[in-house]
Amino acid sequence: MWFTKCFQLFLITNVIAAAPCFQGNHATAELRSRVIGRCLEFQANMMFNVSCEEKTRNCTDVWEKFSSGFAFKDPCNVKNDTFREYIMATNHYVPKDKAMFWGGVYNLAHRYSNRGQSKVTLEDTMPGYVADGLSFCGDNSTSDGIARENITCPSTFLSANCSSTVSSVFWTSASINFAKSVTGEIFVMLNASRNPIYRNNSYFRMYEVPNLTKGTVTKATVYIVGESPISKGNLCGSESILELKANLAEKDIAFECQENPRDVMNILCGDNPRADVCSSIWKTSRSSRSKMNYHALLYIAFSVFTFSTWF
Ligand code: NFD
Repeated sequence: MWFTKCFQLFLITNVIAAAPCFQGNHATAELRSRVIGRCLEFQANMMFNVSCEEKTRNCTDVWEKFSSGFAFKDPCNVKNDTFREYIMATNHYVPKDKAMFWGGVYNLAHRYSNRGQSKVTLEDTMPGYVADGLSFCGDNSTSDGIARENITCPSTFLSANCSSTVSSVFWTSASINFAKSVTGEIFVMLNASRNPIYRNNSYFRMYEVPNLTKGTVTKATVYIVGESPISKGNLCGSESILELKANLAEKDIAFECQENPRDVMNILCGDNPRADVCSSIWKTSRSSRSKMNYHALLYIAFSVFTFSTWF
């Protein structure tokens, strides 16, 4: 039905310009096996990084709850609570003082979080891990109501004719649930090259910050990271970051901000040594290496001198 509507619209718009109905990606092949596999994988290798005393989830049940959120449903118009059962089935404790949010720095944030060992992102928790990077939606023409890889499923981006996509509802529900679960000190990694850095229509701003719990989340440490040295720019004092500080202050959450912190840069520069920001790191480590050599030489000279005065 929705595909007929979309196809009619496509025919109409195609006469004017070949515009697609929505932005999207081919549905992930073998979705059921992928979801069940990820669920098993998470429980075997990841859960203990994040949470110790969790009951084992039945991964077939997790798949049933996940897929019933969109099977046979219009991919452009799903209800806000369609993944409620899935979130309840996969939800678990998030360790205190380790949760990390991010914006525009997916790869670096996840290299840094190290599968939940260093920090815990939404994608290091079960609700996010199971679906991260998958493309899924409903299709009335298949026996199970789930789109196969020949179908394009709408992405999180919304448009007039696709205003409530399966993906956007999924990530909204998962983001809200994650924000409600975090406690103690939280971390946020944001992309320095975005303007504004704390974007108006980001999931972080729209669904995560408003759902942090006052009195439970005590402090937020924001890392602003980029490939150029940014210390002169004072991005921590930029307008949008001050807005973030004010949004957090409404919930009595203390605020700290660091530009290109050393431990994050070590990871960025390990992967991308030619980035501008890395030259200062190599310089510092070279100068500390030469200081070390100087001390070693001094020690050898002193030992030789002491030794020769004995004899
Ligand atoms: P991002 P963010 N409209 O890097 N999360 O703060 C639509 F429709 O800009 C995780 O938005 O950061 N989509 C995932 C958008 C997805 C828009 C969503 C927009 N205006 C949220 N802006 C995930 N794992 O895939 C961005 N997107 C899409 C949670 C964009 O295409 C994480 O806990 C990209 O796929 C994290 O703290 C994704 O949303 C925060 O929200 C991320 O966009 C990152 O969302």
